[in-house]
Amino acid sequence: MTDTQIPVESLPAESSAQAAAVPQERRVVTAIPGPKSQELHARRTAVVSSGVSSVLPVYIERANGAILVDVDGNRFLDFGAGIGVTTAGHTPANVVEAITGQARDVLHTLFTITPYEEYVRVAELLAEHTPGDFPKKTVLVNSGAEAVENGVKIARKHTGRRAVAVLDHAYHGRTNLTMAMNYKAMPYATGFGPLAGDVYHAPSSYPFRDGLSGEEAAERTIGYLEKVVGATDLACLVVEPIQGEGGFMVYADGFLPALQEWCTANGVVMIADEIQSGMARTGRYYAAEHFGWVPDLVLTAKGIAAGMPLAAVTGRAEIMDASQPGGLGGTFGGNPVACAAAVAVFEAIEQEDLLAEGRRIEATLTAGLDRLREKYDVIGDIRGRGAMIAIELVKPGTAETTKEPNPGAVSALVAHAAQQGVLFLSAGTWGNVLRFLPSLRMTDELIADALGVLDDAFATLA
Ligand code: PLZ
Repeated sequence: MTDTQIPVESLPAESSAQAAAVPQERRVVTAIPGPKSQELHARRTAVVSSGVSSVLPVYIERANGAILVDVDGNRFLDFGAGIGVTTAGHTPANVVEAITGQARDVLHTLFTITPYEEYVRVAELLAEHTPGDFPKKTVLVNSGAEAVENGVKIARKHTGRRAVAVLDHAYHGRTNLTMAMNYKAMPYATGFGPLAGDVYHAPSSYPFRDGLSGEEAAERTIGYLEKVVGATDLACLVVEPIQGEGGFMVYADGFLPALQEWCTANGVVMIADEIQSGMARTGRYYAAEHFGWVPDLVLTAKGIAAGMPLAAVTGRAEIMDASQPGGLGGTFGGNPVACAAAVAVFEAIEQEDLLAEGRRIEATLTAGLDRLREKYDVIGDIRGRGAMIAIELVKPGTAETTKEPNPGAVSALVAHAAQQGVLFLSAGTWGNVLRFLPSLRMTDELIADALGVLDDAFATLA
């Protein structure tokens, strides 16, 4: 225990890790949503913008480990983890302690006025754990989209070039620049223009649908970049090592290293958007490691601080130092409490071997999903790594032929599971992907329980 942490016994009961513990099991005691959630939803509808939607309007009162507890006392198996944020579990005891202790010491100074150690420590940890063995530097910001924005700014300043390239099916955020970088206009960009210019959407690799090898897909992507953008105008290529919102796309083997090689040869900064796939999500610290990819810059957010808002751009020191002093920053970026939480998340990953938990979840989930695929021919593809696994659903009888997307089946499965106390999320360009994005605290027993619910849901579809 460091001197910034307070012993659990001295905390009020409500904030002690002990009191926060929640039985790790599913329990449905009301209709979903229950009466209290419905009441809250009516209040929300009156005052919260309808531009902010919710997948499942059950209002959460408590969360711990792999479980969400709503205001009506229902307990959900959480296969969304706040879209990959609570990777180290909901309210992990050591993180809650670090947050509480830091809150008592100092809440805010603004690092660009008077700095503090926690920010520096997070930068050291990121330098150590991001891919690549070279000097690295970091800037901390508040959100994933802000990390993308800063990665692009830094790449432009470093290269003196203007253009930004992304891949088809990508998702990068909701700010002005990032909404231009997303593949889907609806709901992210429609009506919100004018969009930022100089953003190019290059063809990607989608093994289930395009059948291309990594080499062929990379050749197609590079061909597009050379013809449509021109290498000498291209500042950066921003790529998710496993696409998140796009449907947990795992590119064909060799695709990512081939793109990095081309970028390096042409002075283009290649940026890994690891916002969803990073921080122990896939059984490695960063998903790029699975594919032999060493990016120039790496973007981290979501899982880094167990729910506290924190994001980072980390990468080659000579690129990260391109900005003039004062060019990077922001009022809340690298807030001390968020940084203390991040340090504790790194500790939890190391001390509790959470990377191994990711590999365990992959093995259990994919084995169970393979069994379901034998029963249900709408499961066209199973893909992903670690605790980032998805199934792509197609219309019955089309898995070997047209692979016609089946978004209706995904919505029906998600709705059925929610009624049974299992929270699943959809994804994919056509909304036809069901994704499993649990915390690393999701046990094999709970996975088996959820797959049983999913099996019943598939049976009701048929
Ligand atoms: N890059 C790869 O996954 C956020 C978005 C959920 P922010 N993904 C979840 C939603 O509907 O808002 C994300 C991502 C990748 C960037 C982002 C953006 O991160 O922290 O939401 O800004």
